[in-house]
Amino acid sequence: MSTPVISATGLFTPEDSISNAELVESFNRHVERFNADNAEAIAAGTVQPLAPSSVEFIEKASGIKARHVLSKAPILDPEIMCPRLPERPDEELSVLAEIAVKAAQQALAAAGRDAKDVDAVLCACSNLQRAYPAIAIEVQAALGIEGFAFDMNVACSSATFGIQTAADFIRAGHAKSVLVVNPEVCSGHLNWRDRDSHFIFGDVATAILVEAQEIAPETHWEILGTRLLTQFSNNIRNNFGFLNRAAPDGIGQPDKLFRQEGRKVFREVVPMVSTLISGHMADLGLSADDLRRLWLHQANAGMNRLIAERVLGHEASAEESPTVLDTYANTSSAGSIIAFHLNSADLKAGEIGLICSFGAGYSAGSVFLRKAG
Ligand code: CO8
Repeated sequence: MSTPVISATGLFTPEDSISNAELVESFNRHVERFNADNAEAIAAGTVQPLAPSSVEFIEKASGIKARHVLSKAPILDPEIMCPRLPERPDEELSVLAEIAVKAAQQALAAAGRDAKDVDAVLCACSNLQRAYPAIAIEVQAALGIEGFAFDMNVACSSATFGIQTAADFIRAGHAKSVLVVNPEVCSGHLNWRDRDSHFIFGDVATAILVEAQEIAPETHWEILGTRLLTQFSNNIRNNFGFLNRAAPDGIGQPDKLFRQEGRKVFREVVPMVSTLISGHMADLGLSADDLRRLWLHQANAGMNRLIAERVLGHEASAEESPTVLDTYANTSSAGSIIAFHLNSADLKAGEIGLICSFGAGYSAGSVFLRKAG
């Protein structure tokens, strides 16, 4: 049986970024206009006035300072407040496939892997832009990969679920090289008019090349173990689907966009994830002292602080549990992979770290890695 490893990762970051100050300025213009337009109804008590957002709240509550997006100007335009990505003809690469391909090309180049030697592509992300054909198959075709491809969605945990799926293909002998891509256009399913959540998400794409150890480049990450967990909850939900339709700009049907009970998520997910990690770590015969780094899902700085403290038994330093929330915000499934991609080169051979994701479902996945090479 082959041992699965991560051979390389890739990251595509959109050029444009929105700072909290820019975001709040635009949101508050929307609030002022709404309150002015509805002044009479607000005075009569039939309409609730909107409350302004604040940079201080966002940074304190989440640790987020900015987010990259694919379509900046329309998001900041109080008349629009959502991305405007023109629909493309069927013959053109779709936007989700395009950003996935960019991240994938980086991962393939880093591993020195020719696309024709990849056996499968998994597109593991929160929101797919269409029903079919699978985005993964479009990515496969664009890269010239033979074999098979499919899409999978476990919200923010999609990447770790994708890694386990790829690792299982390798263990079972169905594939030797599997490309997992996580394109996240979160801006398209975020309600930019919702004060409670308008600051949370950003756009990005990551790629992970999972391979059999015998074909991997000399420097790679041995997958020591993977574990997945799900538990149904309505506290993070998006009802958009093929049996219903959002208005063209998503306005008026907020349940067809991302919504959450953030406080409940925080309270319920922290113990679920720390218990998952600690149990998995013990079953692998590892202790907290063996862990050099945690690459946690990037949803909220406070949540990561608590989870890391429960797992390590002490407050984690920025080096032990790096954050990318400040510049990328929450990028759903891609967050822990960005943290890994940007903060793993300094580990020495033999050192151990953990990729862990968690999110809607609820869902959580842990992947323990040991550097080789
Ligand atoms: N500006 C100023 N004040 C605000 C704002 C704002 N923008 N928003 C809320 N407030 C106020 C509230 O009105 C409230 O006031 P009061 O105390 O008077 O009632 C006060 O601030 C506190 O509000 P909250 O209780 O909501 O604030 P929290 O401290 O709980 O922080 C968070 C809110 C940041 C959302 C926090 O609860 C959190 O991060 N929770 C965890 C969230 C999480 O991890 N979610 C997982 C989502 S990822 C996922 O799986 C989804 C995948 C799909 C991707 C979707 C892409 C779009």
